[in-house]
Amino acid sequence: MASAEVSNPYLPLLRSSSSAIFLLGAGISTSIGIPDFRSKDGLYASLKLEEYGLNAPEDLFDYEHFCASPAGFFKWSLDSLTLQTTGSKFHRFLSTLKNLHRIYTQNIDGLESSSGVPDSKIVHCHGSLQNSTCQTCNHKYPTPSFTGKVPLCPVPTSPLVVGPRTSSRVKKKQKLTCEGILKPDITFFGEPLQSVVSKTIGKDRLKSDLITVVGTSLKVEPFSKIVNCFEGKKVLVNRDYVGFPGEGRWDCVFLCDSDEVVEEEGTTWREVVKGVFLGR
Ligand code: CNA
Repeated sequence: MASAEVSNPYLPLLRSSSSAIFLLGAGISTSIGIPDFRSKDGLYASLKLEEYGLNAPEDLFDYEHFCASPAGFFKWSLDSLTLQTTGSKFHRFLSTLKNLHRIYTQNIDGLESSSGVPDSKIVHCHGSLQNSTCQTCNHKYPTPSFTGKVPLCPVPTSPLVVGPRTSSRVKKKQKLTCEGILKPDITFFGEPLQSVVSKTIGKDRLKSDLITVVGTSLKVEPFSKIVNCFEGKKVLVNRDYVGFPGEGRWDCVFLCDSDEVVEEEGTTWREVVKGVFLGR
């Protein structure tokens, strides 16, 4: 089918929404140097397995692997997650939207929040790095800065009585700390989605009139199934086409970088087939 030149049709579509919902993936952070998983230059292709003590890239976020061998995750976190505190152009755009109803993000980089989106509008479907939980005693803490070392729980255990009873009548008490591994509260493979996700979807599902899915391969379940939960028009913004989960179809598709779709009106796009737009 013949393609036509059109000015950026995404912004008027978004502005016509009274209650916009975004479902986000790692693609919205690649332009500021945080690799996604599945792109050809993504983590799965580039991760140096031996450097992080992994057998396969998926081990990095595998819960069983983490419990058995957490050092690799914390080394990677130091190398990769502490570099950026300023979001992409797309993150900044989100923070300016008056009609933003909610963001459901798979990302753990926290850049929606640090770019100025109010926390009440963000659902961290795969958790966030803000807090950590001791895997032994379940105590919660703000996540300590990544130093490359495995952070251990400092909670004192019940004082133990040590030393032979007979040596003296004075019992020596030694304070021990729990020393369980402090795991950041992000969802690893093998863990369920955060419970807040289904609760918030319940509140949002009928309110939304536009759902924009951005920078995700929609390969991770159950997140990919969330798309179907909402009423309203469904729009995909992604470098590659990804299929709509289930029986539905996209109302509009933008095959481009996420930063590109938020450029001001006047930007020229090619409409390839009705409803599918190609960036420059
Ligand atoms: P993915 O499976 O790697 O897919 C990313 C998708 O984004 C691909 O389809 C790419 O074509 C597309 N893409 C890449 N760059 C851009 C761009 N600039 N503009 C538009 N599209 C782009 O990643 P998913 O998010 O689908 O997978 C979910 C995992 C990835 C979650 O569990 C995350 O926690 C995890 N993850 C998060 C981060 C982060 O927080 N920044 C980084 C890496 C992985």
